Amino acid sequence: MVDSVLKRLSKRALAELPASVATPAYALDEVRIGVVHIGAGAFHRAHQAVYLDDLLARFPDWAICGVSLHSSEARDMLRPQDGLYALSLLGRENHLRVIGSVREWLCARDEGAAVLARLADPQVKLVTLTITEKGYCLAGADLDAHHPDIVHDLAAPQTPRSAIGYLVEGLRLRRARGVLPYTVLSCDNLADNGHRLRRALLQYARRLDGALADWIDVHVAFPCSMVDSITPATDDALRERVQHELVVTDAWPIQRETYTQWVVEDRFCNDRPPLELAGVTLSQDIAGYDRAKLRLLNGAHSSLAYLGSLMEIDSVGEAMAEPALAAFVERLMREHIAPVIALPQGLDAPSYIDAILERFRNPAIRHRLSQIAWDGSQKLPVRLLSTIGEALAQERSIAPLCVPVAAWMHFVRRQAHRGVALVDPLNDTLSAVGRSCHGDPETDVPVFLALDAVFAPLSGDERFRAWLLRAYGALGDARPATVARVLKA
Ligand code: CS2
Repeated sequence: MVDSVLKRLSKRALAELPASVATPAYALDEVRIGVVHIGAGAFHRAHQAVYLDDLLARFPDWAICGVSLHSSEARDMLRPQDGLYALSLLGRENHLRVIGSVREWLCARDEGAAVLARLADPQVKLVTLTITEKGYCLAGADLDAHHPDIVHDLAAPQTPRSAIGYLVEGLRLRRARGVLPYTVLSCDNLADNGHRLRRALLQYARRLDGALADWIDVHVAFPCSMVDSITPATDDALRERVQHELVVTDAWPIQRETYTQWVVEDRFCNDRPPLELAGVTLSQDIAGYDRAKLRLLNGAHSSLAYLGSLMEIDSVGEAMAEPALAAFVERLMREHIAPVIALPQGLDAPSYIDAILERFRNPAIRHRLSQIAWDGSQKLPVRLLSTIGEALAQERSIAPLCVPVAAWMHFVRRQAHRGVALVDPLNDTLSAVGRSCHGDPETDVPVFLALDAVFAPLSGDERFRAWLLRAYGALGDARPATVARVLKA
């Protein structure tokens, strides 16, 4: 627990940190904000903020203004620390590093004008985002015009609430003032993230002002990007370890594995940081990298999460220590996912999968399955159902791919019967579905398949329905021993 006698991490405390802790290699007061990041949560702080931290000593114009749309938690915890926080890098050896690239923290809910002032600032040339799929306010591929935040923003566009509302208002101000637009770079773990955001944003802008929408259409770039680094949520063990090593307190340290990857489409409409010098891959084939990552790594992760949770296993590392489960996800990746999907040129599937398995086994990381199980309704379509769709089109076997999907359904049912809410935007619907299910495939599976938001393109496919019924039936009572038996079969 945080000890009130110890000093708090701050600019002044930097000089007193142990020599083993890496600190910013630049003067914190001499860098300028060139990037606004919307959704400055743990993943941003562990990933994009670190790449920019690596550049600031040589390129001081690319510090970040971190914006949270709703929660003031990050701002309230990090402002008193001069914006600094510790990042624990977990690998063969653990390293601790203090990150300083986020020089300003704002909460849009009560500092909207300051956020817009930053967005309109000509020195800001790039806006990056990690707002998760929910933040795009989409219904299918289109803007959800009934989304409460969008309804609000269309009625009061100059005091927006949504990320889309902020981005468009910022662009409106820049256009009115003759300032070049910023590039809008989505860093969410979603296929086609840039295209999706562009489409939603243009649809929103068009409802407000056709000329502004045309200007955005022509002048604003929305590159796609792929992000990868395993980032377990902050827990007390991390807080204590960081405090012990830093000998000062940090209200919100973060942790991630040493491995990190960021692939960005090289399409910017304003100056950009020299990302390639920080290890970012600039590519034209983001879709291929996305597919590899989302379908293999994230597909395997979600499979471990639901099957492992049914087996009462707590973390990815423990799941990988369970031979039947580890062998199952390895087979899933090698035999049922990699051969089905189009991989980017030059990516060697066997070594990519080897690396994923090694990352999952990283003994320094305790990545809880419950964290990965969040937002299943959003993740399953991208991570597993899309592969099933492609396997069906190629007339390949989908039986093993249906097992983790059936495990998710049992997981939803089990949580509902235990009275535990799901962390999922569809929690209300899913909990009701879960409560109505009692383990009989013939009655339960159709209720799940009727969830269009999750299953729409596949629910009418007879082969899918048949294999899902079998997998759901085989998992039966969904107890650990039953699940283990199914995995070994
Ligand atoms: C995980 C991801 O929580 C999850 O759903 O699968 O956050 C995963 O750790 C990252 O995508 C790795 O880059």
